Amino acid sequence: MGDTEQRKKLDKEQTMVNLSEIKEAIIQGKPDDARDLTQRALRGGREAEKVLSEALIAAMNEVGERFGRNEIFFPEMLVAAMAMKDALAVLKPILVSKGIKGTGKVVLGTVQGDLHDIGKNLVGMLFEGAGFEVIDVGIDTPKEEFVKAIRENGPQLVGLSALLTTTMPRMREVISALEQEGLRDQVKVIVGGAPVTQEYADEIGADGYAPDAPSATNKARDLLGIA
Ligand code: B1M
Repeated sequence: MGDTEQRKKLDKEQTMVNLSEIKEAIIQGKPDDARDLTQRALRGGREAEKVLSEALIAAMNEVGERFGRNEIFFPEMLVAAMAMKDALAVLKPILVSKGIKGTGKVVLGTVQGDLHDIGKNLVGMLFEGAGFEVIDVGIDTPKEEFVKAIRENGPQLVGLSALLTTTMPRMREVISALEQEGLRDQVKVIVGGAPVTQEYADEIGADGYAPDAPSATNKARDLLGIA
């Protein structure tokens, strides 16, 4: 093995990060560690998709379970989410890099009353990666804001995210508002978020449901007839 090759191998070993370290940094709410470890993991050759599912999303699932068991409380859940966002920002350029512009436009937001945006942001990143222009209307978004964004941007697709059982009904209200405003025929509506199901999507008259970010882009392509 030549000198350069040996140095590369050494560098790789030194930067090889155990994914459980990233997961733990997020659970503990340490944004600097979460970001640095994620950068090192990528430099060490870890795949972004693997880091995302086995460290970042796994950490949020663990945090949710601990919160559900009353082992941690709102502030801990919040700092963990902030650490997750920092780590996700490191992955973003890779997740969106495949983007070929011109697939279509999507207005994407978390419905009114709901402040959860990590899943919605991830869906947005993968939409961008699939070539969609994403108009992100943010969190806690009233139906009127969705209507306004659709009028202003003329998307083919609207994506609604909800993480709380109490905010799921806001999705139906957005769909009703689109009907009332005569916009329903112009857009396909896709819904998602942890408590949302295909059955619920059918019940509220959405065009599609996706359980996770990768399947959201596939569903969008299906709905719009994009190969
Ligand atoms: Co909240 N929270 N939270 N929280 N939080 C949950 C959702 C909860 C399940 C935790 C628990 O009890 N175990 C629970 C909901 C219970 C329920 O209604 N069934 C809960 C609760 C109760 C609350 C509060 C009410 C707590 C309180 O105040 N007492 C409060 C509500 C505030 C509000 O919104 N009004 C609250 C607040 C918060 C924080 C602000 C602290 C923080 C959010 C920070 C942020 O997002 N910026 C937070 C967090 C972090 C969570 C957990 C731990 C993690 C959520 C997350 O980011 N997951 C969560 C527990 C859990 O989900 N395991 C929990 C990672 C993310 C990648 O996954 O968002 O599911 P997810 O997105 C996935 C899919 O769902 C899907 O694709 C994504 C990627 O694969 N998806 C779509 C999402 N949107 C989609 C849209 C699509 C398609 C797919 O098409 C358009």
